[in-house]
Amino acid sequence: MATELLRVGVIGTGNIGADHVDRVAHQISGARVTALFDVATDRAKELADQIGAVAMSTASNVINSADVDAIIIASPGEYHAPLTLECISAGKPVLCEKPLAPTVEECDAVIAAEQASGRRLVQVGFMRRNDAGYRHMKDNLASGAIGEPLILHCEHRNPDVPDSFTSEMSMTDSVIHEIDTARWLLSEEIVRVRVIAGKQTPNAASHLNDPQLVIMESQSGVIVSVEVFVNARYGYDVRCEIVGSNGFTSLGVQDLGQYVSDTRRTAVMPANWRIRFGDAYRAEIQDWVNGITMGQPRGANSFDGLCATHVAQAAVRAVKSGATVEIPVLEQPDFYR
Ligand code: NAD
Ligand code: ISE
Repeated sequence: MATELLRVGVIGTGNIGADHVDRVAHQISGARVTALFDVATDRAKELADQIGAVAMSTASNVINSADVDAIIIASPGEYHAPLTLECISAGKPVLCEKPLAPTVEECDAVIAAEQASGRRLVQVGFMRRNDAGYRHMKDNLASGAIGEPLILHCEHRNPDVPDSFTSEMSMTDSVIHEIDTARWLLSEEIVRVRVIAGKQTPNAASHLNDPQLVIMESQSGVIVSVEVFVNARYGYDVRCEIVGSNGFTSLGVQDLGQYVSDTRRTAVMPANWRIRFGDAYRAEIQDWVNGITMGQPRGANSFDGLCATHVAQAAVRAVKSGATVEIPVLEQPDFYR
């Protein structure tokens, strides 16, 4: 007997939403896309026609459709919390792209609603947890081979950003990934953050500090440094290294192979996050589907989403003040243990 496929609705079909539609429709098993919504209705309709789904006239219609079992939210961040709350009210699992919400208050509201529902329904799109390189680092640390973690170095370079991108968005849009990764790798919270803007690239808009160096500290005193450089031009480059008391574990420039021409050999690296983390996004969506099928989602949860926003907002204050900002540790509800 054929197994029932999980019927997925997708809200927001821009860059990553359209990619997630393609992943569910063509790249993973156990699910299919049945409904889409985007305020850009033509785009949603075109995508829906390509995969045999229905383009609906509101997000609520997708969430409450009898043909939708689970929802992916890939609209801009400001809509994440209201849409996630609606999914919880409908009792349906939801994969919400990062951030869970731009404010701590909205994240708190999601956590309260999810706990009241009595079921874990929310997963947040921190896909680096599904990246093979980061998983190796976590395994290497857990094995004890490198000893006690002392320093976590991170680099996050984007080729470019739109003019509307601000110094604060480097924290809430980009560094939020390192915040989650650091919490996940180290299994402890970030308690302090400072942001330094030194010599600036001539390639950034005049209102944007770029690059910036974010220096955080974990509960046990591990220093977490993040260079965020969103106009690096040459490609998309995310690297990470944990320096331990007996060694290090790292992930370097992603190697996409090489080409040889005219006596020169050229190594190829990713042009953007879509290429760099393609496998991780696929693994994330597959794991989300598998988790739901087996009972509940098991990736980054609402509490992880809250903690990431909590630290990112502290980093925003650090950008504005230039001072070190202390970050109170939030108590993890038993529901998320
Ligand atoms: P985008 O602008 O390309 O797409 C957003 C889409 O949402 C657009 O098609 C827009 O028309 C639609 N939209 C706007 N308001 C809406 C609403 N109220 N309801 C439904 N749809 C609406 O943006 P993007 O780059 O795809 O980013 C979307 C989200 O995904 C953001 O939260 C972003 O942070 C996140 N993101 C995550 C990653 C990652 O690595 N996990 C990468 C890129 C983007
Ligand atoms: C983008 O929104 C993402 O989430 C990417 O993963 C990140 O690398 C990039 O800096 C963000 O702008």
